Amino acid sequence: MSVTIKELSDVEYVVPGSAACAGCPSTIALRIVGKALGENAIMLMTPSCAVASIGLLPKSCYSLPVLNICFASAGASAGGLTLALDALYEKGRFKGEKPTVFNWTGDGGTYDIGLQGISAAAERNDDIIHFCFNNEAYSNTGVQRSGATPLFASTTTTPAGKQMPKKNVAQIMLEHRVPYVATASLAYPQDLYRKVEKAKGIRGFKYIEIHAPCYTAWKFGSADTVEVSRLAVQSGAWLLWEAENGKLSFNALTAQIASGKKEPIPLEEYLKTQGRFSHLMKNPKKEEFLAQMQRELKAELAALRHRAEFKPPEEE
Ligand SMILES: Cc1ncc(C[n+]2csc(CCOP(=O)(O)OP(=O)(O)O)c2C)c(N)n1
Ligand SMILES: [Mg+2]
Repeated sequence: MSVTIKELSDVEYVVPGSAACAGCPSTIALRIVGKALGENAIMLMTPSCAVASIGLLPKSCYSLPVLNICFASAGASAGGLTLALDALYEKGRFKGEKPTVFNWTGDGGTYDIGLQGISAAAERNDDIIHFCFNNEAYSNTGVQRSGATPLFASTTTTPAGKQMPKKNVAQIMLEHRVPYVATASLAYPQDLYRKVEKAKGIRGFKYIEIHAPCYTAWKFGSADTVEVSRLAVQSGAWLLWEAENGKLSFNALTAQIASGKKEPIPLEEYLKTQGRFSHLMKNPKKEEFLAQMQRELKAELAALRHRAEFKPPEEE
């Protein structure tokens, strides 16, 4: 049974003093993640909005132990920390429940600069949760494009729109044969909470990617973060799924879209909320571009549907 919003813990792990923009999706997501993980957790952060907004020393807006690490080392640092804790337990120098070791990393840190180390940690099956808050750009350094920036989105390094489609790191993680991979959305907080709680109870490498519409980078109103997140799922631009030991299933509204029970809303309804796509809306070839984007999304859903039919051998 899923937890209701009313039942969520009152304890906050993002506390006053944050310098994040009002309506920052990373901060909203981290509040929910903190409630699901509880206080027995250690957070590692690579350079990102979450680090830039941490506050001035000696204060911190996060009431968890935090390690600021360099970009490329998310996999190695979290992997080393969790192994060090295991060694302390083995020697009897640590008692009680092992803290959850987790990375809180942007798409730049996950898709691009940190991918090699994260892939290595996944392959070693290090006992960590890697969270990617995916705002589809390098937001805190001035909105440069990342590997997660979708086709045709305008950024400061792709002012006329990115010409390549995004890669899909959640699917790449799935093929590392790790025990748990999931995607999540701010508009579905109970689904996110459930996934984090589940990951906490699994030993080994867990990957959770949270769609994080950033109003400064994507150019929409600061009050609309959750609404834009919802439109992404409703239009099929963001898919909610999870895979436990390789077995993939769709979640929440995406389950209905994937099974054909519900039609996604037109992609344009989602795109037109964001200034980063305004050049498309004015373009005489708009319909052609929209069709190309739609094909990309259909291909992603088709690949995942196909993957959902795969049954790990022991279940045959
Ligand atoms: C090795 C290295 N290269 C570049 C930088 C500069 N830098 C700091 S944060 C950042 C972008 C991070 O993007 P992302 O991980 O998506 O986080 P966001 O800013 O979107 O929250 C960059 C390029 C750095 N700190 N270290
Ligand atoms: Mg980013």
